Amino acid sequence: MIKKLLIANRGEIALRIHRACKEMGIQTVVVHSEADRDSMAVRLADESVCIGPAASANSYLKKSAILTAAEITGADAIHPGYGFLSENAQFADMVAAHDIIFVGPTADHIRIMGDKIAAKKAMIKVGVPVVPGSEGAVTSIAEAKKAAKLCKYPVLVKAAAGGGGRGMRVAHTEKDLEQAIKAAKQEAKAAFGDDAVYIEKYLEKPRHIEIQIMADSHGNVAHLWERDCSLQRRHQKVFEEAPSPALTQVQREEIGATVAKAVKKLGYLGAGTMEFLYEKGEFYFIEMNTRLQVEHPITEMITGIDIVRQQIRIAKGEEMSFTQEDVILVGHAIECRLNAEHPETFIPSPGMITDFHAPGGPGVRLDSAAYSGYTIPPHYDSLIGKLIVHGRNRRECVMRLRRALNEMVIGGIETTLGLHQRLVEAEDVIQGNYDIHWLERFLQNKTMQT
Ligand code: MV4
Repeated sequence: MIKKLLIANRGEIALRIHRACKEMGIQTVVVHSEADRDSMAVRLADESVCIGPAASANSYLKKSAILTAAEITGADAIHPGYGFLSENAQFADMVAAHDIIFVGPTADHIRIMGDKIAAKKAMIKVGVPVVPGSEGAVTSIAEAKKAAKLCKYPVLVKAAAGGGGRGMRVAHTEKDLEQAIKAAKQEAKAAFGDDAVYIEKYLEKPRHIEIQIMADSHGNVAHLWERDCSLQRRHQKVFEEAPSPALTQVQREEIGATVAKAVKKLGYLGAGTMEFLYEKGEFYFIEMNTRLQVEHPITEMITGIDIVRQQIRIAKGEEMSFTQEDVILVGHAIECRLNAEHPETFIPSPGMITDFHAPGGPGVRLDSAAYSGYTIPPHYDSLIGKLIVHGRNRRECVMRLRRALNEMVIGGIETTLGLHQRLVEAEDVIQGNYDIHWLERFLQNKTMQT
């Protein structure tokens, strides 16, 4: 039973989790920093507990403070949202040790997927296609050269503890390899305290396509189709859509079935995302995320499934309320991330939102905790909210997105709204014709694409 759930997060996702709880008759407790006293989640939650000063390290990342807040409020579950402690295996262990339900997979699954080499080995074992490369970490230059020769240059040296693109180096020829390994190891050591690296064939123009899955403790597993998240800047997703304009229905059924079967073999529990690079008709696993993702709403829009609600059902030990057969792909959805950043320089622009008007009408959803008069604190990431639009098909979705972007008003600060307005006029975006490098090229040479 979950009577009261503690939300260990902030911003729009804290509000998203609160909304699911209220619709399920669950009481909410939100923890917050001193900088978030005026947040919408604090205002709406049944209870709130201040757990520390603005800096994340002293609040949203403070495991003991969050557990104490759960104890004193009598919360029987904790939802970590995304970021912060959502993929921290030690925290998941601590929550369980306090007899509190962690809304997420087991600590062991989090741990495996946090180690990119272990994750890749696990995927090979359960029949998921991976990028050709070294068998695990490379421990000598000779071994690295052998692996690189086998998968052919160019190759990518990647950190085992990596993520967000840190600790990655391309080697175009054997001459570059030693230097690439040295640089990747150095960066990985500094960023993660772990300098283990492995080698993969470098895919030059892939798309980033990820599959949403859900699994319960009764042996039910389902995939919820894919999202195409290729439009990124510096490893930050900007614009996501579901389904991917690059796949046929047969292709998506095939990769979905492969992923669902693999997830069942892994004994995974809850919501998860398998990330792939997709190039020339082939899928290559790169990472698995063991959390709710920022872009989960586009999957909700095309399937009609409330992913957060299902996460909570699964955490309670109940069955998911649907089976694979019920996951019917309807129409098309796009999400635009609205950030408090300059639309061209991407310099953060915290401060007071003086005017705020949400678009509405058919097929429009705005997931945001902002309001007119709200001040965006400078201490956290700059996401103001997400505009999500659904249409019966991709063309309707794009047209609807244009009109929704034109209705939206966010005044007083710089935002990326203008970038999205330019994106939906770009011919390649209209056609769905892009790869993971498209957005950075577009930003360097704006006039070319419109
Ligand atoms: C790659 C790749 C090309 N080939 N692996 C970047 C972050 C990390 N999660 C995986 N990343 C990549 N791995 C091989 N073998 C290109 C990238 C990559 C990327 C991937 C997804 C979305 C945007 C990207 C931007 C640059 C590089």
